[in-house]
Amino acid sequence: MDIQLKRGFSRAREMIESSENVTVYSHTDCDGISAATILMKVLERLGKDHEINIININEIPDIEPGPDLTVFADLGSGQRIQDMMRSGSRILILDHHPPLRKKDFTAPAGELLELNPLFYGMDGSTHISGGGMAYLLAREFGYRDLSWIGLLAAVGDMQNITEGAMVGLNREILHDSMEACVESWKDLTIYGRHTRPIVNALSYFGDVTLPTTNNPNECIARLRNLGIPLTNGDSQRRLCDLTDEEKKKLFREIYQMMVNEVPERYQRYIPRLILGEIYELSSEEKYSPFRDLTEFSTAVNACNRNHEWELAVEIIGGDREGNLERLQEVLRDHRAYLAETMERIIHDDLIRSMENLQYFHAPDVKVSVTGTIAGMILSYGDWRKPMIGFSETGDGLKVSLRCSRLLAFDGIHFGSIIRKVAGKVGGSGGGHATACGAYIPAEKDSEFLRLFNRAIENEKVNK
Ligand SMILES: [Mn+2]
Repeated sequence: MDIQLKRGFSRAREMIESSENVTVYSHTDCDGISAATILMKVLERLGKDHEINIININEIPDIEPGPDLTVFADLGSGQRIQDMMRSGSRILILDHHPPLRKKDFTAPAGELLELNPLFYGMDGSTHISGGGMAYLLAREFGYRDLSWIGLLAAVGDMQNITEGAMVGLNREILHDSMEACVESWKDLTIYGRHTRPIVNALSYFGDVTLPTTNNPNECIARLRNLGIPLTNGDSQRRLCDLTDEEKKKLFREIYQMMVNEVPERYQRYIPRLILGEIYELSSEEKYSPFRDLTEFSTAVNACNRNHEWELAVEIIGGDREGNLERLQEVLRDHRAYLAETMERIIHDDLIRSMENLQYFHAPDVKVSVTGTIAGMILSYGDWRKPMIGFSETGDGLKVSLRCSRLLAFDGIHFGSIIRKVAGKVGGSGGGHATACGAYIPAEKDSEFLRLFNRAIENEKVNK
């Protein structure tokens, strides 16, 4: 680790050690929840009085920090925290989003320590997450057993999506976690390794539309053809049940389907769409929603989207008593809501197409799932174009974009594009290359679409 950043974490440790009371504010996504859980564990173990708050970014201006230590995790760097400081305020920021302040910023009053990987030349979307920053602080106290939560944060934040592997400080965290309870290897990255029957998993799989996409009958036919049994006795087989030989056959089948679909220039990226590192908690049972970290992050996100943050923190923290049933309920409701919403958008034929993009308006869809819906609906549209969803927030529009990873492999970063375009219409946005979002003023959607369509034409998408 960078020696200056290491010093920063030692300083952060001293700030915690010299505090009686600590108030934590963390973000409402899987990364933020993971960060909050790590900090909660650290403070519990140190016997410090503490309060954990999970908040949306727009709630920050209402915070009035007291004289005790206030920690912001997975947020804070992009906000004018200095405005809320008084003499005697003590604030620690552990974030990985683009910072407003410079590394050597001095607060006008009180003490502010801001740790952000971007101050040290690292990338905040692939090298380390907010939960990863919280773990590096936990490591200062020797709590390496919490490393898997730092890894869960990175998975939830999709930091490994483009490379198919953990890089930068995330790789260090992966190593720490492999000495504790995580196993990692290269495998098929079809989602639902432990929780979905192989037919379902395959029918949802793909950054490009394949004959098997949303077509369970075709999946069954092809799996039979490959000699891969669908059941084992009474139970449906899942990806984790397949032998290495069966996985090789499946890989070749998917590879060939993709070669048939994808223009030549993208073909070298195909293996990266099918294979990648996977991360499993050896302490969790087979078929559990917590065994595979990608599936674990889905469970956490389902909680978040239903504002069940406490439930998510308790589950990550290992407090399962009575919580598992509640979680199953949340997951069931979440899936049903997504399915109903999807059906309505398809049934009402709401997907519209422009030259370089496609979009849908779903005004009454929960703002927190617009992105998920955009990702799911991509398989019903044209994988060559990004899918943009609009929903209403009360004082404007939430915009969410999802696209095939092939476009990112080819060098397009929609997170940067959406930031620029949202700015032009008086909004703000950002995010990852293939998953990003923005808030824009009401009625600016047509202008946004027009500018976006033009902006990506210059990037030569789909040519
Ligand atoms: Mn984050």
